[in-house]
Amino acid sequence: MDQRTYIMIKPDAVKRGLIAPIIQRFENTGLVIERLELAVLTREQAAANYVEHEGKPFYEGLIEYITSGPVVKMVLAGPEAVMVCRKLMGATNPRDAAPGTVRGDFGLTVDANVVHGSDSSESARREIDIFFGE
Ligand code: DAT
Ligand code: MG
Repeated sequence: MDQRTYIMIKPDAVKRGLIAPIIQRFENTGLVIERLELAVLTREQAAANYVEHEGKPFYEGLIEYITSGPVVKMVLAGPEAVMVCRKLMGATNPRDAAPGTVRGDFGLTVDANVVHGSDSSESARREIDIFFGE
């Protein structure tokens, strides 16, 4: 059964001209892109997306960063979409991310780690609602 997940190309990757190669990686999985949009996140959207991290030392920097420029918002759909995308993205810290993963190949630092992806189908539903209102 198909699953949906929310994927976002973060501001550092957009600024570095990496939109196309990153989308290519996700398309290579065979998942289908259902929604695709370039946008600057509002502070409210950023806070809603990262509510689980509120109060952590990196939280304010994270909100500043994620709203600092355009991002590419996407919904991908297909079998095990959440897990397939998390595997493709690699570990949160690019230093720990395996070669061949998006963060392993394009990421430089943990605070600007190229992509966001939902970590469960519940998170995916919540995030798709935040960013696409559905
Ligand atoms: P992920 O994005 O892999 O789901 P997460 O949910 O733990 O990771 O954290 C959300 C984002 O917050 C992450 O992509 C980058 C930032 N972040 C996490 N840990 C951090 C840290 N120790 N220092 C700076 N930024 C951090
Ligand atoms: Mg997360």
